[in-house]
Amino acid sequence: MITVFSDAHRLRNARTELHAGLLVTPHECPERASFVLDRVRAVGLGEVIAPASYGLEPVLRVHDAGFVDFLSTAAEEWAATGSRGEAIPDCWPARRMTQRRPTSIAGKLGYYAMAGETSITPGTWQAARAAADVALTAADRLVRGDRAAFGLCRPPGHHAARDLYGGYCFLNNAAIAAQYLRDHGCQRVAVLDVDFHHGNGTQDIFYERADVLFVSLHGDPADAFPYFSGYADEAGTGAGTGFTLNLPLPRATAFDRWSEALASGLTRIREFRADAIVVSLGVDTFAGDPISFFRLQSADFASYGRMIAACGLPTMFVLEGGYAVAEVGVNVVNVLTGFEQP
Ligand code: 7XA
Ligand code: ZN
Repeated sequence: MITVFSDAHRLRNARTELHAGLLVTPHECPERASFVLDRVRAVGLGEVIAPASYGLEPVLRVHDAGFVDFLSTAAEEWAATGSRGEAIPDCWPARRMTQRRPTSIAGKLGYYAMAGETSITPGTWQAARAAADVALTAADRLVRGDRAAFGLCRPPGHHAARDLYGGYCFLNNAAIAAQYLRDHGCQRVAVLDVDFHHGNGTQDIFYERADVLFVSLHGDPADAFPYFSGYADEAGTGAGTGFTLNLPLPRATAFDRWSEALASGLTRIREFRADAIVVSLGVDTFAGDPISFFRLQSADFASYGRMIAACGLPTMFVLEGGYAVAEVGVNVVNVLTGFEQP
């Protein structure tokens, strides 16, 4: 399987994340991608290629134009205010408040943020655009007939909704890829989200649609970020009713229970008769992950790679979360090698 990778991910190198009441060094750091790339090379997974440039058109197929414009200028606008720290929101359009978009950058941060931990920094926009190009290049490999491809995306994307960023995400790489597959010959695309956290952004983007099935296994939102999305009774709306499947799981879930949930998600994908699968591949389900509460072991990642391969569908993977930094490479690549050797 080829890996698509861009060094431009390094431009996303924030100094601060709001975590546990402190501004800490971000969990979502450049070293994550280095560990994954090193492991891809160490096991000889396949060729590593640079992404092509797709411009903003495929991004604007799933994201709001005002939001994209905001992301592209936010760091610059923030710097112009003379603020000393990185750009983080501190005021939101909460219940019963107006939903009008403010003109000041501090107001716009709150308007477009779904959470407050993620700072916007110089270079963030360039890195997010490169990550979208990585996902699009991987999608193009499927369009051209490859059975599988890996988009080593950073920053991740699955919390980014049509017009919201947060949870370390800016552009939704998986959704951009899924839409690209729809626009290039696939009638039905399934997004399988195996990250520990619910992919609220991907759900939001496809919630009213029957042509993109969204299946997610994640920490119960009553107890886990993003808290306000991912309950089992969120199943789609309008034409999309029945085309979102949420499988929330409790604290200390280990592979026996997790893999049963995956099996039911894969059954739904088979019933849907998907032409291709986009896997939002987060490995923060690992027992040693510092911000999550599942109990998967490294060998389990290879096991579930085999389960996904058994669907027999063209499949692309995009990197999402996973913060036990040294193990992230092993766990991600275990999924990919498991997929390659069913
Ligand atoms: O999949 N999403 C992530 O891994 C990011 C989760 C961010 C959690 C921040 C909680 N304060
Ligand atoms: Zn996650």
